[in-house]
Amino acid sequence: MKDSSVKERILKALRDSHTEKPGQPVSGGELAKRLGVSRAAVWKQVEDLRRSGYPIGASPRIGYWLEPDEDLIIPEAVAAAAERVDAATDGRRRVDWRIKYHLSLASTNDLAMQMAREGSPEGTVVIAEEQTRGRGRLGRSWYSPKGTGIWMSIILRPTCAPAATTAVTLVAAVAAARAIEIETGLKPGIKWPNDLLLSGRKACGILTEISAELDRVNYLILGLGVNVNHRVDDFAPEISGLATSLRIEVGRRVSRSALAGRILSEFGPRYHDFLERGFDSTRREWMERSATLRRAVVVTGPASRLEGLAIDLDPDGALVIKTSDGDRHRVTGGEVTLRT
Ligand code: BTX
Repeated sequence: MKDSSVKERILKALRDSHTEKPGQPVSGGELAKRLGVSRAAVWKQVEDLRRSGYPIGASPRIGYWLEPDEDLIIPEAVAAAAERVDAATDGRRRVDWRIKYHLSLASTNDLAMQMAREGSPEGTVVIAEEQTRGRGRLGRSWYSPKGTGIWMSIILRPTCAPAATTAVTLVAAVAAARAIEIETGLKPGIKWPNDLLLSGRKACGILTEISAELDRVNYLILGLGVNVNHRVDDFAPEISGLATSLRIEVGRRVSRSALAGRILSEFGPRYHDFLERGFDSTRREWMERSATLRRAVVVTGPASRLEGLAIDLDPDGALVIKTSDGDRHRVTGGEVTLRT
């Protein structure tokens, strides 16, 4: 058996044991027997895993275990939660999820984009414990420290016109807001087009990037960043006034694996609903959860500034602004600031 496959199987055994009971050890002898290798070979692979950053505890008499306080994302748990079909979504088409987990990446969107170019199918999800160069929109950076958030990118190959893909971001925002509500009881407001706010601060951002021809989409990468278990001090000073986490808002830690899976299970059926029937049903949900509608807003673009009242979300996902002279404007891009 190849070293890489021994390593994968050791990791899987440790994760399974951790899922059954956090901190529960697996004996080295048992692992060696199960994999048909020597105990020394198991130890060598465990050392390698530790060097790459896995928090694995070891004791000669007891065996090996994943450190229970580290709260790693467990890809098998994400996959199991993602496949959940609840009463509300039963019968609707689902996405086949494939979870690709990494300890550290520059940006999950970058890797997902590369994998999509190389042919990875729809439903491939790249997820990382940390991003060293996480990206926001318009060249901004997204702060993604280790072990605190959900940094994940989904490869999609939607069969719709490139212009219609704006709605996919809105579908994802609704799915993430609903997932957070189910897992924590919190009710984030959606700020058009891509932020989820709690107590007026950003808890989640979405970055959608597409590769398209004139009339068809090659692939779309949906990148989601959710601040889950950050404490106030975990944010960089320059964003601590703008950002919040679920833990800060709800006062307890939240399982990142369960929430990541829940976001996927809430997204899948809404995404198919959008492809098959259009944006209408998610549009209604978006409007109910909106933190933008009925608010005075300023929209700034590269060379424009528009001030008015956000009055509607049109059927394509554009924000409709009514200015003081009574004119209505459709906004499809730019930065929205909420006036107090
Ligand atoms: P955005 O351009 O709307 O927001 C970026 C701005 O938000 C930054 O300029 C900063 O002020 C603030 N900010 C940065 N980090 C955080 C944070 N952790 N929490 C709250 N506010 C923050 C939003 O872009 C889209 C973000 C998508 C991030 C995901 S993570 C997985 C995927 N990979 C990747 O590189 N990006 C996406």
